[in-house]
Amino acid sequence: MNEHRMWEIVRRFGFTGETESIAPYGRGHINETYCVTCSGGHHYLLQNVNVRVFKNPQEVMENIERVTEHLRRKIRERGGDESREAMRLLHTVDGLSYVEDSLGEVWRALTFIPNSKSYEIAQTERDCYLCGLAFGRFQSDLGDYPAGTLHVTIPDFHNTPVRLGAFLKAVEEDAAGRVRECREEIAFLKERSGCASYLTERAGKGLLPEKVTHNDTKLNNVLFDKETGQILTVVDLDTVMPGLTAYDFGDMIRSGAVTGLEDEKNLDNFDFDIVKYGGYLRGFTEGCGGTLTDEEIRVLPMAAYVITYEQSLRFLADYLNGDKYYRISYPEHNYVRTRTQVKLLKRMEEQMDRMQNMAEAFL
Ligand code: ADP
Ligand code: GN1
Ligand code: MG
Repeated sequence: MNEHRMWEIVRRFGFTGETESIAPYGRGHINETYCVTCSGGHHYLLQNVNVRVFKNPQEVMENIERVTEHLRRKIRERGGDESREAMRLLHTVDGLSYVEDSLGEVWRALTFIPNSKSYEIAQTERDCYLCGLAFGRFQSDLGDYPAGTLHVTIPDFHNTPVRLGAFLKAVEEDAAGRVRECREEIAFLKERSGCASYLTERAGKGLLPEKVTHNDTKLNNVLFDKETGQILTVVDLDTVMPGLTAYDFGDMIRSGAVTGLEDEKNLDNFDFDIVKYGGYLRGFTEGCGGTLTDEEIRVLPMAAYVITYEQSLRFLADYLNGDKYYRISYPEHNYVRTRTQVKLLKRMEEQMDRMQNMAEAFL
C-alpha cells in the first residue's frame, strides 16, 4: 500500500491530533485493517473494505450505522459504557461514511476500542462461554430491530445449496488445474451434499424465524477487555443482515470449538473440542435470553455441521478457482484450510449424538 495515499485518506477523516503512525492491525481474510495513532493518545481503526466482496459499500455502511446506533441505545438503557461496548462509524470532514480513493478503493474509519484484545484461538471453555454470550446478547439486543429493513450485503451468504452449486461449478471448470490433487476432498464433500439443504428447507417451511444475525461469528470478531478479560463488544459488522440464529451458532462452533488454527498444516494439532462446544452452547443460549424457539435450539448441532460443510465448500471452491476470494499467504493456503474443515466434519459426525444431547439440555 502506498504510504502517501494512506496519509491522504487519513487526512480526509480529520482525526483529532497529528497522525503519528498507521500500522496493520488484526488478522481478517477479507478487509485490510490499520490502527492509526494520533498525537494526544488518540487511536482510530482504518479499514480498506474489499469491494470485490462487498459490492455496495454504501449499503454496508448504512447497515453498520443503523445497527450500532440501536446497540448504543441498548447499552445506554442498561447503564453500560458506550465508548467501550460499541463502535461508531466515523464520517469524513465532508460528511461521507467512506472515502473512495483514486484507485477506486474504499476506506472507512471506526472508533478504536481502547485496551481491547481478540483471540485467534480459545484457550478455555470459559473463553468460549464468553464468546457465545457476546454473540447471544448481540442477537437479543437486535431482537426488536426489523430485520427486513437491513440491506443484504452479500446475497446467499449462508445459502448452503447455492454454495454447493458454486463448488460443483468450480470442480467442473477446474480453472486452476487443481482438481486432480483434491480428488479425496471433492469426493468427501460430494458424498455429503444431502446436508446442504438442512437449514434452508426448515427456514422455507417457516420452522426457523428470520432475525438480525451477524453471520461471521469468529472468536476474533469479539473484543475483550485487556485487563479484566470481560466481553466488550462484537466487531466486523459487514455481514450483519437478515439470517438464521443457526448461522451464528454454526460459525462459532466451526471456527472456535477446535484445538488449532483454521490453517493448521499438521492435522494432528487440529481437532473438534466438545468441551468448547459446550461452552459456546451455554453462553449463546444464555446471551439469547430465552428468545430461542425449541426448533432453533434443536437445530444448533446440525447447524455447526452444515456451516462447517459450507466453509469447506467455500475454501475448496476458492482454491479450485485460483484463489480469487480469501487472502492467502502461500499457494496451498486455501487447500490447507479445506483440510482442517474436512477433519472437523469427520469428528463432528462421530460425536453428533453427544452434541445433540448437550443441546437438548437447553430446551
Ligand atoms: P476483517 O473483516 O478483515 O476480519 P475486522 O473488522 O474483524 O476485519 O477487524 C480485524 C481485527 O481488528 C479484529 O479481529 C479485532 O481484533 C480488531 N478490531 C476490529 N474492530 C476494532 C475496533 N473498533 N477497536 C479495536 N479493535 C478492533
Ligand atoms: C472471512 O473477514 P473474516 O476473516 O472475519 C469470511 C467468513 C469466513 C471466514 C473464514 C465476508 O471472515 O465468511 O467464515 O473468513 N468473511 C466473508 O475464516 O466472506
Ligand atoms: Mg474479522
